[in-house]
Amino acid sequence: MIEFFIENASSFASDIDNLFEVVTWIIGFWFFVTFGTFVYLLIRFRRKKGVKAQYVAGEKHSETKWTHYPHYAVIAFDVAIIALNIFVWVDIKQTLPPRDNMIRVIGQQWSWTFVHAGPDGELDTSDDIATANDLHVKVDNTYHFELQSRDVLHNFSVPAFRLRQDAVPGRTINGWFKPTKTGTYDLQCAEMCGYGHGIMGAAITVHTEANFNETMDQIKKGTYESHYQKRRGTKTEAPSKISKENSKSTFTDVLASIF
Ligand SMILES: [Cu+2]
Repeated sequence: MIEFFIENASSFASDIDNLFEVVTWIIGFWFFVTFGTFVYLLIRFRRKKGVKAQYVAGEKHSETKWTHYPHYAVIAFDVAIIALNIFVWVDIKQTLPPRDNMIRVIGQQWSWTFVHAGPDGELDTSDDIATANDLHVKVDNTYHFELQSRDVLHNFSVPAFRLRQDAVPGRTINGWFKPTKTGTYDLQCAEMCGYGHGIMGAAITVHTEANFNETMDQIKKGTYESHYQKRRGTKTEAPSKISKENSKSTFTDVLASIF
């Protein structure tokens, strides 16, 4: 249901979607039952000429059961939802599956720096490749990320991966994801981090192995035109559907020119 609105491109995206669906169905079902009953009662016992309203104190068991039993049902459903959540949480946030590759993600007011581990798969070695606002990964590889912030709280969010993690200054937060579909997806800051928060958008491109190596070579040579540059219109014309973003008078351009 959710992938109808936004692509589902990581190994755990379906788990998150299923949770949302379970919650939506449970709440949706009770929403219609309660409002259906409410509307029925409103009509059934509407004001009628010659009929006096009855005063119901709601103290007898036969009356209180109408609030108690639904209350028990709500608690039972809550427990079921929390239990499902815990399973998914443990799988995604508490467990680090073995990694194929490694990246470092650094948020700052107001851009992202990404450090790709390079062919050796280790960070802080001479083959590391750093980029700004443009992250490149290989499809079907499990990535561990080290998430850091240089100033305030940010949030590393890739909606297509159903991934979201706060970056906290002074801490390195470890997490993982495994992209399952090639393509370029939005990556954004999802934590209010100042008045330039809105321009803190970036892109993550999921490549096939060959494509990834070619792109990395281009980045090293300085010939790669990043998705971010294309968007900003600094090197080529941007696609017409985002041409508004490139007009020189937008707020983001003014902000970008100041900082
Ligand atoms: Cu932000």
